[in-house]
Amino acid sequence: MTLRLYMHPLASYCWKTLIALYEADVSFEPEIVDLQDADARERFVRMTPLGKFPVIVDEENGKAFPESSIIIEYLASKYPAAAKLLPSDPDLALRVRLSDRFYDLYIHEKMQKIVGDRIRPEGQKDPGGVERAHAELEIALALVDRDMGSGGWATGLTFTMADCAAAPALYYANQVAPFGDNHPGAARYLDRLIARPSFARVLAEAQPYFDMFPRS
Ligand SMILES: N[C@@H](CCC(=O)N[C@@H](CS)C(=O)NCC(=O)O)C(=O)O
Repeated sequence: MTLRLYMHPLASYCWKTLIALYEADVSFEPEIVDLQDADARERFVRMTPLGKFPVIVDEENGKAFPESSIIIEYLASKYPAAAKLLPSDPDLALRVRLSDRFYDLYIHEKMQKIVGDRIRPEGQKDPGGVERAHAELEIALALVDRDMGSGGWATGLTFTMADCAAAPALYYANQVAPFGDNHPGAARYLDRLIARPSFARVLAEAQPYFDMFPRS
């Protein structure tokens, strides 16, 4: 029975879920949703009122989940090969969840705020909010520099859900505010993530869509 992932190949939170699926080699059916298309959006919002992807539907049991972290938790609970993304040791699992929250809330969301403002019409932009997002992103990236400069994955030697969260957050953060020499630890960690086959595959699949990304 099919595991169906509603997603878009350019969408950063979909990347997070795709990395987990590829890490565990879980087969699934991608269902690309074009939110620019009014009919497609309406159908999608009927299924998930907040209109955010990714959403996963497990047709074996009828379960459906939005939220990238919850989807990864579900994969880890159902597929033995995905269990490694969330350690069984409760203390380690808490560290993974904490790091996952850090990358989503303090890097990913700040990056989304900056990108989101680029596509707002003139007159509806929020320069103050964008400035705040940049400042908060800097603080979070300094923590990544501190913790990630010397190698390894987000919570140690094992690649986990936290790294699935870090990859899209850091990739797009580096697009909107290039790390350059300011964030050497974050830059090195991002290089390691990009070299990881699961993320390299996600990036290759997103390649045809990159022109849609608002560069300024
Ligand atoms: N907390 C959610 C965030 C999901 C999210 O923000 N998805 C974006 C794409 S990366 C989206 O659906 N944006 C479409 C919209 O807001 O209209 C998660 O972890 O899945």
